[in-house]
Formats: sequence, C-alpha cells, structure tokens
Amino acid sequence: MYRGDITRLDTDAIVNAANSGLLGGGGVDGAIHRAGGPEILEACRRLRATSLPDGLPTGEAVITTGGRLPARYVIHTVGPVWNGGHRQEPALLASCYQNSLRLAAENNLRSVAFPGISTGIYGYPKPEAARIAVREIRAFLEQHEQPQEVVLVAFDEEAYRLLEHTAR
Ligand code: AR6
Repeated sequence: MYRGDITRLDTDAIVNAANSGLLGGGGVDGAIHRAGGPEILEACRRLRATSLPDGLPTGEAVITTGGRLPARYVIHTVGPVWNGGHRQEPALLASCYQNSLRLAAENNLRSVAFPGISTGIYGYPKPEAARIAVREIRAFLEQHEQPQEVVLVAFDEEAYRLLEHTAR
C-alpha cells in the first residue's frame, strides 16, 4: 500500500481510472496525462483510431506507454459509474482489476500500482470498492507468477486507513 500520488511510483505499470473515450479527464486520469506528457494521449488516440473506434467498454483494459512517468506503462481501465449497485457494478469493477492484472501478466510486468478505480468521480462506495480490489488482487496473485508486486494506492489518509483495514 502506498499513500500519495500514483504518478510518482516507479512500478512497471500504473493503472489509470479512465473513461471510455480514453482521451483524458479529471481525477487520477488528469494527473497521469499531465505528469506523463503527450505521448500517452497520442497512444490513446491511436487506439481510438484503430482497435477501439467506439472507445473502451466498462470493465476492460488497454496498455500504453507511460510517456515521461517513472512507470514504463499505463494500463487504462474504465470503472463502472455507481448507480446503487444493481447494474452489475461489483462484477464490472472486479473485471477492471482482473483485466488490468491479465495485461500486466501478458506483458511480463513485475509490479503494478492501482488507484481506487471508480471511487472518485464515478462515486463507488470506497469500502465496497476496497473489498473487491483486495479480493481480486489476492485471487490473481495466487494463480499467476506475474506481477509479483501489486501496490494499492490511497490518495489520502482516510483511504489509506480503509485499505489497511480491508487488507487485514
Ligand atoms: N494518485 C492516486 N490516487 C488519486 C490521484 C492521484 N494522483 N488522483 C485521484 N486519486 P477518479 P473514477 C484517487 O475520480 O472515480 C476521470 O475524469 C481518488 O481519490 O480519478 O474512476 C476519468 O476520465 C479516487 O479514490 O476516478 C473518468 O471520467 C480514485 O483515485 C472518471 O474520472 C479514483 O478517482 C473516472 O472516475
């Protein structure tokens, strides 16, 4: 676990809580594009122009360069917008973690860091989201050799305490 700004981490990849358009936004998405520079946006535009003309569906993930970030790669995933919990939000959020980790494994990445996908602008309740994150990461690590290290990033003290409690 790490408390602070995910863009400072030098894990092999950091995960971005993106939107389907993949062309940037607020929150951690804005911070990643600002810190990583234009190369990331260029890579996202290429994806939109080729394999993802309609954007990235909720629950899925793609990988791009990390541009000027300390991390070599950014894995972009689109979390569900919280709508009360009866629109497949838990399954979609679990898919975000599974698909991001699968991409990390396929690219033979040793370490990857996640923000709390969907827990900002998309309004997912943080305790439930933390439980899903911890459960999915543990399940994946048990079944795969890579990544070897997964860091959960809390942006503030309260989120950090919640993660500590959830991972116990
Ligand atoms: N480092 C680590 N965590 C951060 C950082 C940072 N620099 N900045 C924010 N967080 P959000 P979402 C935390 O809103 O809910 C964007 O506009 C934040 O405290 O970034 O999935 C996208 O383009 C929260 O716990 O993502 C989408 O349109 C978590 O990261 C939409 O927001 C996620 O908050 C996605 O919403």
